[in-house]
Amino acid sequence: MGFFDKIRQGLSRTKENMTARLNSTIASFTGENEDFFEELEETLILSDVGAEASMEAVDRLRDTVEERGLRGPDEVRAALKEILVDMLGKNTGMKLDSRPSVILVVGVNGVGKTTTIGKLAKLYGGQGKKVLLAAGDTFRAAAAEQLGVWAERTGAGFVRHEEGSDPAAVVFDSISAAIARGTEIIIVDTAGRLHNKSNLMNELNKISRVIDREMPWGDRETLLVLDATTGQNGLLQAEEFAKSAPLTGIVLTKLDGTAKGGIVFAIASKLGVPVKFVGVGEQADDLIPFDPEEFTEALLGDK
Ligand SMILES: Nc1nc2c(ncn2[C@@H]2O[C@H](COP(=O)(O)OP(=O)(O)O)[C@@H](O)[C@H]2O)c(=O)[nH]1
Ligand SMILES: [Mg+2]
Repeated sequence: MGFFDKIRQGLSRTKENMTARLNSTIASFTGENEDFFEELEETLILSDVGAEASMEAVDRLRDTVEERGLRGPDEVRAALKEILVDMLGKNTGMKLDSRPSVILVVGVNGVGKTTTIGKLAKLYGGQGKKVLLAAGDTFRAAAAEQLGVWAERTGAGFVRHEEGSDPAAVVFDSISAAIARGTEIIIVDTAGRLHNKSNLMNELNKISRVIDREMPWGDRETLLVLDATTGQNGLLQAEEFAKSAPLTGIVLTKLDGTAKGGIVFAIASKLGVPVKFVGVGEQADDLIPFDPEEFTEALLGDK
């Protein structure tokens, strides 16, 4: 299945709701009419685009309709698509050129960090890269075991310590092992919950400092994983996690499980951090590099 079909399938619940509503609103467009813009804004808000981003999109559309003298639904759909793509910003991609380089994966419990790491291991392993998974979630033994299964499945290297040990030490050992073995990409799993929030942030900050200290020359991506089904909550999580280490990208998981794919627009326009991947299922192949244009096309494509 191509990426485009895959994202369409992953978005099927969103399409049944958000797309269906958007298209019926758009079909009612007959020229400048305040009711139309109000209905559109409501539809966007209902789809989790968020109040602020929805208002921004509709204000811009109102201006465009006026400036260009747009008339029919097709013209207005094309204009809306352009605005939405622009709001998503650019996906700058992953910069992982040093050997090794590091992907640090953070986020609250249950959002899909470990699964995403398995998918990334498959992706980069499939490109012929040597990958090592670092079990930085030492809070529960089961977390390291789950990561170990992914390492086995994808042929990645694996470094773990015992339950309750210092995750920064796991990362230190992973870096040494990667350098010794000529590994290209280290992917670090982390805990999403400790006894309290400031412990967690201190722990992530310590991991971050170890990477900086041991590999000052290295490329590093810090990805925040957010669960699309939890809606606007993700925005608050992002603010918290950004305090522990500068974020370079967002992975939005479980898009297949929500009828409100509009959350992507809220995240991209509010956080100023690019969405780099989206998760559309539990299998190793269910991770898609995010393409703003393709995503919006999949969302608005069918009338
Ligand atoms: N439907 C769906 N489920 C997902 C996706 N990503 C992760 N999951 C599931 O979410 C649950 C929690 O994932 P896990 O990786 O353990 O989360 P973690 O606590 O952040 O490491 C698991 O049951 C995963 O299979 C996704 O993109 N779609
Ligand atoms: Mg986990």
